[in-house]
Amino acid sequence: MNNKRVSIIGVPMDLGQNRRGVDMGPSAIRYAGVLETLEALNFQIEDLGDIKISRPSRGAEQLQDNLRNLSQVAEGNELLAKQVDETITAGRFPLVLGGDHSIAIGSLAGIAKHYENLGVIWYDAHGDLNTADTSPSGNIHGMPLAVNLGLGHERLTNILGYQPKIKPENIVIIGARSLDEGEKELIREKGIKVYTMHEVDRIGMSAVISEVIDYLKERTDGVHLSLDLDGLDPGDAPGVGTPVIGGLSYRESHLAMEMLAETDMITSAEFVEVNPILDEKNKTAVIAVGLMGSLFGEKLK
Ligand code: NNH
Ligand code: MN
Ligand code: MN
Ligand code: MN
Repeated sequence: MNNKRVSIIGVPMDLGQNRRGVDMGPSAIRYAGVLETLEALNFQIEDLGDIKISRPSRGAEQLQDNLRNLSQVAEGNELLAKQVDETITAGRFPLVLGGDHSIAIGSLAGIAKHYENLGVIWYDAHGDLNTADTSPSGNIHGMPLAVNLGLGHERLTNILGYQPKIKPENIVIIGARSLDEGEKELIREKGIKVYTMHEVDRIGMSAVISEVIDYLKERTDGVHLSLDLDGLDPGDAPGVGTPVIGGLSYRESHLAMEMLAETDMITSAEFVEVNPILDEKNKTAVIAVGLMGSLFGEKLK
């Protein structure tokens, strides 16, 4: 990692899906030692604390137009976008801790304006390419990648007043094994590059990441890593709201982070969906911190 100055931003957001507890993710990840781990690697760390997320009032209708908690999710992401934007302007690397994956709406809004061609690595069991029209759940955490392509509700797509945030050809999805019909159509229509579990099984993580690095290197001027812990197998990372069997192993994920570290191409990152209530003794947060260590250049693990 070229940038030695890192700002940690917690986002206690659990309103982009149905299972409570993921709002405690930032706390669990701090407790698992993120600051200590990165400081030991000689990074200069600043912890900006948590973004304020407002709660919906009790009993109020929360699902409007198939978008659960739209106004709270939009407001939280507006605040996050500003914080991330300021962090990059100050020359620092934003490391965002979720919270559910709806927070990728705010983080990418703050990041993408600083690049002509931002690349995005979406490490996830899911595509997160739904819109309100295709979503089976109304959960906004299943929509952030579509929102960043400019598809979806204006309150979400137009954060910080510009859209789209990213181009379809600059996205790579890794670990997908649960894609909804509408998402598959969008992937075909936009030509989004996807390494499903089939490709990982077939050619191995080493070859997958080599290809991803070559692909993004020639077309992007910065790369954001958006890592959903449910990309990993639930046997390794049980503390997630929507586990899907047959996922990436802890070892494969470490290797991926180490190979990315060697390239110095990652310019921002977020780790999302750690849910301490569903976890086993903070195992998933510990794994998240282990992966961050590898991403930031830790060796011999
Ligand atoms: N695709 C489903 C939906 O839109 C599930 C999304 N869940 C996630 N995404 N955890 O990463 O609701
Ligand atoms: Mn996700
Ligand atoms: Mn997911
Ligand atoms: Mn290792």
